[in-house]
Amino acid sequence: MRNYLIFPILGVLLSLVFILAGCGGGTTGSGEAYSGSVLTVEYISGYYNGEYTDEVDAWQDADCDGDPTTNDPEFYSNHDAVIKISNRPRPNEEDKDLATDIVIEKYTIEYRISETDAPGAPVLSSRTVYKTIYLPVLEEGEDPEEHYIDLVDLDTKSEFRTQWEQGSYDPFQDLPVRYQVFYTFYGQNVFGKDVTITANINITIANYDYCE
Ligand SMILES: [Ca+2]
Ligand SMILES: [Ca+2]
Repeated sequence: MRNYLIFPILGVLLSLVFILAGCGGGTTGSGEAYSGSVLTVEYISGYYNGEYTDEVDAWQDADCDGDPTTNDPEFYSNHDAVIKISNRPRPNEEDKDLATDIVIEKYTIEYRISETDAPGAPVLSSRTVYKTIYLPVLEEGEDPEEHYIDLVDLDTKSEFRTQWEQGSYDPFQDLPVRYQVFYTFYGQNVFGKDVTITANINITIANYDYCE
């Protein structure tokens, strides 16, 4: 008898919670899940060569000290981003128990040329990255973990450089080029309900000096 009562009530509660929230977004990068959770992008920054930076180097100097007898190429690698996404119960007391852990399964990256830049800037391909990111429900006062994600990988740097060098202008004259990078993360909560969250970050791409 008890089972017959519990299941319909649980079903109604879950339906309400899933309908409550839509996926959010915005300039600071926040969003919500279709769940009892509130997902917030609390921090995002570019990360390269041990430093937090949004300046993306797309040209590697093969010989930093100018002496061909010594082998000292400039540091050159994928440019990552560090992101912190919190998963917290909705502030409403009645909903608190319904927040569940969320697993992100993939994210998309889209590069939009800043409107203030001259036309002719390289058009960079959007892509999808498959990566598992666990977002456990946080206790009050608990900080979310840092996760490393792609920002501008080597293929995208190459795409930028190739287009720039094929252009009819001095390769370094109008650098840096500004882009807004838009992320959409796709995952599920423990009930198998799809969730999405968006974030964005402003970057510049140029020939930056990592020779030291
Ligand atoms: Ca050298
Ligand atoms: Ca460089």
